[in-house]
Parts: sequence; C-alpha cells; structure tokens
Amino acid sequence: MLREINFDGIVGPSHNYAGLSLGNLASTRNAGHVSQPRAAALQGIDKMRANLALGLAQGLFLPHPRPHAHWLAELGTTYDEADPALAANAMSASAMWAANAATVSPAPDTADGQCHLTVANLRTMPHRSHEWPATLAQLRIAFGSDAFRVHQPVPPAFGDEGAANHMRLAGAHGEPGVEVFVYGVSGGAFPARQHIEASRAVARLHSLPPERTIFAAQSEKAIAAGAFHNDVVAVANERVLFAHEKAFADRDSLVAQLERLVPGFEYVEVADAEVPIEDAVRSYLFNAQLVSPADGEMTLVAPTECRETPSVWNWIERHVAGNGPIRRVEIVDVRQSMANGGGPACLRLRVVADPAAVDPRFMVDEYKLDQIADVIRQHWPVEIDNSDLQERSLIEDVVKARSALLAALDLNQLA
Ligand code: SUG
Repeated sequence: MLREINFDGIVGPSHNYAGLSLGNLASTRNAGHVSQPRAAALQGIDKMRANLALGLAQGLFLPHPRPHAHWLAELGTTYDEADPALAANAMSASAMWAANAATVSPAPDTADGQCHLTVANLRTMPHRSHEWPATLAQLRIAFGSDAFRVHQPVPPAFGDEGAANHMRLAGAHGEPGVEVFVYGVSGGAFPARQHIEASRAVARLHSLPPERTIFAAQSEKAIAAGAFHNDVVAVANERVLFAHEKAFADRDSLVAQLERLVPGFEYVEVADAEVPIEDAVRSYLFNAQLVSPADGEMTLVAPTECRETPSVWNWIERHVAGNGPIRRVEIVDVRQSMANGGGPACLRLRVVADPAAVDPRFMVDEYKLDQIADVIRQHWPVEIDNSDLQERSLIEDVVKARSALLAALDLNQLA
C-alpha cells in the first residue's frame, strides 16, 4: 500500500557552525559557535521517534564521508593543507537536510507509474555542491527496486535544491497529485537557489503531465527575509497548502490553479499582519512537518522555537481552537539543526511509496533507533569548536563514528 514515508538525514558527526550559507540567516548568525554533534544527532533521533509515535512510516539517510577528501583532491589540495574556509566546506554535515537530497514524484503522478527521484545538484553553495554523489549512492540502494526510477542531477548550469522547493497536493497521498515547483528569480542581496530551468527539467524527467504541474515564483521579499528555500515559508500536505502571505510572487494565480485541480483544496494563509515574515523565518513555523497520522487528525510537527515566538504561538493556538484543517501541533526540539537554518521539514525527504518496496536497511523502527542512538552516544563528538576543524584527532573521530554507524546498519557498501 502507498504511504507517505519520511526519510530523515541522521546528523553527521562533523556537524559544525561555519556560517557557510549566505541568505540563510541562522547559519550566518551562528557562524563560529561551538556545535554539539552528539546532542544534534540525538535530537534528530527523537524527532523520528515522534513520527513513529504518530503511526507514520519512517526511514533514514546516512551522513556522508567527511572530510570530503576526493572533492579537495579535485581542487588540488588535501584536508591538512587546505585553507580553513575550504576545509570547512569539505567538513560540512549539511547532508542531514534531506529535503535537499532529491525531488520526488510518487507513482500516481507519473506517466510510467514509477516513483521518480532526481538527486539535487545543490550547485549554489560550495559546501552543498559536492553532496550529490554520496546522496545518489544511497538513493540507488534505498530505491533500487522496480517501483522507483532514480535520476542523475540536472546539469550544474541550473541550480536545483530538491524537495525544499517542491510541493505535492492530492486528495489523499495515494491519489494522483498536482506538483508545484517553486523557483526563485531574485533575492536581492541573497542568491535565488532554485532555478526554473532546473524545475522544468525535473518535471520532464519525471514524466509529469503538464496540466497537473505548476511552476510558481517565490516572492523576492521572502528570499530577502531569509526564505532561502520555499519550505521556510510554505508546506503542503494532501489537500492543504499552509503558507505565509508573502511566500509567493503571485499567490492568487497559484491558489486559483490549485482550487481547480485539487479536490477539496484548502488554503491556510498566515497574514503578515499577524505573523510578520521575520517571525515566520526565525521560528520556522512553516518548516514544520504537516502530516496525516493514522487517527486522521492533521498534525503540524513544529520546532520549539514556534512556542517561543509570541506572534506564532498565538496564531497556532487560534487556528487549532478554530475549525481549520490543522487539528493538532506536536513540538520537537531540533535546536542544533535550527541554528544552521534546518527545521523539522528540512531534515526529512517525503516519499509516497509502498514501504515494502524500500531497502529495509533504510527503514527504521524503535528498536533500530535505539541501536543508532547507542552508536551516536558512543562515537559522536560532544562538541566541535570551529577553530579545531582541522585537528587530526577530530578527523579520526569523525571517520570512526561514521564507520561504526555503517557497520551497525549493515551498510558497509557505502564506505
Ligand atoms: O542549505 N544550512 C542549510 C540548511 C538547509 C535547510 N533546508 C531546507 N530549508 N530544506 C543550507 O543553507 C549551514 C551550514 C553552515 O553554515 O555550516 C547550511 O548549510
């Protein structure tokens, strides 16, 4: 049976704050701070447990090999010799943000009835541009069965950041959907990371019917306010689109098209007058997981920062008390990831598929999460100070930690 599976990226042992992402305000604000990789990864495990507790299907992706020696070799250097800025780019744990791993078109949407995945090239940020080969290797194993078709990244001429700029609306997960590709034209001082040419290419590769495929521009104001990905200001689930008033360049046209195409479509908009876009970006209200648990109560899995932001918490309380489609809010603590601009929705890639068609090593239950948590508690560094990023002992710890996880998950082939 087709279900929505959330694949969360396990936070890697090299998680650190290097301030690498221009336009991602949290990343810039926390540059140089001491990170806590062990706490970060355990927060991620607890988030997965919360999903399981809601009765949702849960999967995982693994941290990538760090430092990325091969990428540095292509640049003619080594980790020891690289200047600190380049070394930080090679040490990033940014693959944890699985929403940027790929764009996914589930089988009911595609002409050939396969679930298509295109790995994102992430070409805009140097530290993310070298993620895709290790992501692709995992996608090819996890989604190796005939139910899936995994594509190479679109050429780097056009920036593609994966599912973070893609929404799917459907009467229910297993029904044919409408796919919305959101792209950026300009973000003022900040880069627009998703290019329309890349979105169009992904839609073609996935054999999506043009009449059920929408391309919508992000508003320049949103990018300039720190919405470096659309999933910072909008999230969709089944027939509901939940978005900030300032998210899209032409909201009226997007909403009109969805009203025409999605049975029972419901648009939940948060007005700037109630939650200023700056509060939305700081709290990550929209970077929540909007999910349909087994009991049918549509639930927003939101970060703790939402409870700490008065305008946002007031809005949530009012909505849940009223008749809106979001019936419940679950709060999760992913502060370590949030400090680099990655909320609950960034940490997961949604795939609508039959869980039985996925390689079981990429699916989790409580028992497997216990095993992973043990490996994390035993091997993940407690802290990383940015000035120590090139220390030999840290590198040894990071390499050993990942090997221990691969062994525990029977995935040594990714070594
Ligand atoms: O690409 N942060 C990530 C956060 C990605 C969030 N993903 C979604 N919105 N779906 C990024 O900007 C920070 C790394 C650093 O500064 O060390 C970073 O890469």
